[in-house]
Amino acid sequence: MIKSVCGYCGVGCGLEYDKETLIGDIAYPTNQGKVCAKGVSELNTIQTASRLLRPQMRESIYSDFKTASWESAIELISQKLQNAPKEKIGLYLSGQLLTEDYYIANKFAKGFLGTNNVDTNSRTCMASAVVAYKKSIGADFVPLRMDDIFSANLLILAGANTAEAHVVFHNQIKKAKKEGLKVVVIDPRYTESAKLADIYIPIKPNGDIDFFNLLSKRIIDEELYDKEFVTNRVNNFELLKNKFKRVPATKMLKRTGIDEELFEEFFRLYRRSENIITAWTMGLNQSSQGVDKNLALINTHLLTGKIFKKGNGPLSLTGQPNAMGGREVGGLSTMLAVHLGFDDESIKKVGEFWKTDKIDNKAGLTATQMMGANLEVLIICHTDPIYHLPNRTRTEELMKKIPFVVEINAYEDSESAAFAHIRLPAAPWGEKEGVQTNLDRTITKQEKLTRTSIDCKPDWEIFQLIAQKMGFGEAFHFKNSQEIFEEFAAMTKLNPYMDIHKASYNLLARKPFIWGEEIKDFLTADKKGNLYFVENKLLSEKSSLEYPFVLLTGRTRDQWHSGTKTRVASVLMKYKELNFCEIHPDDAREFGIEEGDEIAVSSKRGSIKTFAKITKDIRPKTLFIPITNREINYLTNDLLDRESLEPDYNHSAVKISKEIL
Ligand SMILES: Nc1nc2c(c(=O)[nH]1)N[C@H]1C(S)=C(S)[C@@H](COP(=O)(O)OP(=O)(O)OC[C@H]3O[C@@H](n4cnc5c(=O)[nH]c(N)nc54)[C@H](O)[C@@H]3O)O[C@H]1N2
Ligand SMILES: Nc1nc2c(c(=O)[nH]1)N[C@H]1C(S)=C(S)[C@@H](COP(=O)(O)OP(=O)(O)OC[C@H]3O[C@@H](n4cnc5c(=O)[nH]c(N)nc54)[C@H](O)[C@@H]3O)O[C@H]1N2
Ligand code: SF4
Ligand SMILES: [Mo]
Repeated sequence: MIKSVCGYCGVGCGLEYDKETLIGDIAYPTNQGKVCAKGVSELNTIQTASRLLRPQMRESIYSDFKTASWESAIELISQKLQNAPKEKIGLYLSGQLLTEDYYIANKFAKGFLGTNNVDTNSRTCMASAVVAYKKSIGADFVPLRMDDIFSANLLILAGANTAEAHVVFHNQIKKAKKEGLKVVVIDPRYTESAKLADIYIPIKPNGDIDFFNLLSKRIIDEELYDKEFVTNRVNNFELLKNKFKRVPATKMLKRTGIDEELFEEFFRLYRRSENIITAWTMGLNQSSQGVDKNLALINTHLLTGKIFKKGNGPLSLTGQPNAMGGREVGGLSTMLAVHLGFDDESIKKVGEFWKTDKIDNKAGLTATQMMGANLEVLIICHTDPIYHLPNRTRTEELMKKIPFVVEINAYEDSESAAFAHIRLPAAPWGEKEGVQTNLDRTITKQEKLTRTSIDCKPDWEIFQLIAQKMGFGEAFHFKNSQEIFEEFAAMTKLNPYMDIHKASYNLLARKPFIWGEEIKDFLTADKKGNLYFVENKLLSEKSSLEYPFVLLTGRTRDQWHSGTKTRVASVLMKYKELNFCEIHPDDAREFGIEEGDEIAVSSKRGSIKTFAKITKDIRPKTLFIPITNREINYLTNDLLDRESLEPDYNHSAVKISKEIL
């Protein structure tokens, strides 16, 4: 029996493999034997007809790919990197990479190429939460665990659809509900998760800052805040209190789009709940005010002292299996390594550790900036930016202009493949081993379950081959992922609050390691939490007479993003269609649309075809299209949050029509 871990979502369920079947690991703390359809069918994704099995090259993106040898591909890539100015090189990584992959790519680019242009699809996902955690509690640190829900009285899910996106955690929520947990869901859609809620708040898209501000204002006005905590452990209380005096509650309430009675019902539940957890995901992060939304939410925990206490806290639900591990390594352009930044002292420490003097002291380009930066070389690994970046028409135009694009993928049917000059075949989940950190700091090892396909390599090995070819062999002579993990773990000693160095690679195969369990205090310089006064500035694209709908986008339970893996695991197709558009019956009537009709949804930027699904589960003048429609981002706008540079995927102005062009 081999123990491993699921490679899909941030819950990170433990698995057991007996040479034939894959089942949930009963002894694993996170899932206790439970798995969802994606996890249980991951075996079916290893040997598929759509695997990329050989390196491929072509002169231009308008000619056909030809099979190439690894030697010639690596030679060409290293030449191109050698000849490009370092600021014209970009590495576009993924929260689905293993920690070892991240470590090698980050060390190679930041330490030896001398560019900090290393960013990841986590920019489109968790960047707002990262910035907000740093501002409010002092570090990108999740201060509680999923199983805290069993000690909580109230769980608020804001812009998070756990029933489809964190399925096994949702199962645990159901279990905790039986033991008395109350659940509130805040979402413009009556989602699968909302069906389980004691109170459902059908918030107007973008109403969250007002909702949480209103809650904070009431907490202050009714003196429900924790006076001792606020006095001794929190900054900016008076400022916040004074600012709130000037904003009328009625204005906030109006912007939430909910009626007073519902808010009062919620508030009664809130005030009688001793232990409270607020969890959130893309409904808050993906926004032109994503950081502010996070801060407004975290404020409520700082005011009430409901943080660093069992059963309490702001719980960011990371989406990808190792987005956390990537952040721990430092795989964002806005950090250097092991949560350290670009200050002189950090550069000195990291430089000494890596034995290099090439580290640049400026933050690099984010994933959302790379396309527009006239790069000369772009290396994309384990992600599909053409599919996932907003305003696809623009992304395509910009990527076409990059003279040399390398795509490292395990499957051949990505949307970005059409823009690549070289494609390198990676070994996917099941054919490789390595470490990942789930959403609540649990570090576990993925095991190799079957032999690696002949011409495929683990992602870290591909980056190492390039580094060696470029003459950095001394710093890149790792024989296996264990050696890499051990170097990374040792490096975490450079950061006083990171205790990953206590984890042992060999033990991880049997027992997960949870880092940061001793941290019970804010990680800011003065050890105090920071309150921030934030206001809803209504920065999203506004709907208009021409584009009267707000488009929401998101997940369905059994599919994973672009679906290179889940579309082939055919057992998964039955749950929900890949391409539908939820529309309210009143709107359908107004536009003469009937159930199942083929419709066009258009924004200023593009148009896509989809099929009407008429439902009262969505607010009027709001549409929902799942991201399993691979063309979704022809519609979305490319507004970014000013601090996190995360896109505002969820709030684009669109129109619908029955006429298909
Ligand atoms: N099955 C499956 N699971 C996945 C993934 C997958 O592809 N498939 N992907 C993983 C990844 S990478 C991620 S990031 C997570 C995402 O996890 P979630 O964020 O839980 O998933 P989404 O479906 O994007 O849900 C976002 C919710 O926010 C709501 N929303 C939109 N606008 C607003 C708003 O203004 N306010 C509020 N309060 N809510 C709003 C939407 O209606 C939607 O229900 O899922 C992870 N899990
Ligand atoms: N409109 C809209 N757009 C969104 C979102 C949204 O909610 N709405 N969500 C955003 C978010 S949160 C995210 S996380 C992104 C996700 O967007 P992507 O990361 O682009 O989506 P995936 O389909 O998960 O892409 C993973 C790629 O890695 C490949 N792959 C699989 N295994 C391996 C491997 O072992 N090695 C290598 N090298 N490659 C492998 C897969 O074939 C696939 O092409 O989308 C973002 N875009
Ligand atoms: S809940 Fe997430 S980690 Fe668990 S089996 Fe499903 S996809 Fe995998
Ligand atoms: Mo994500």
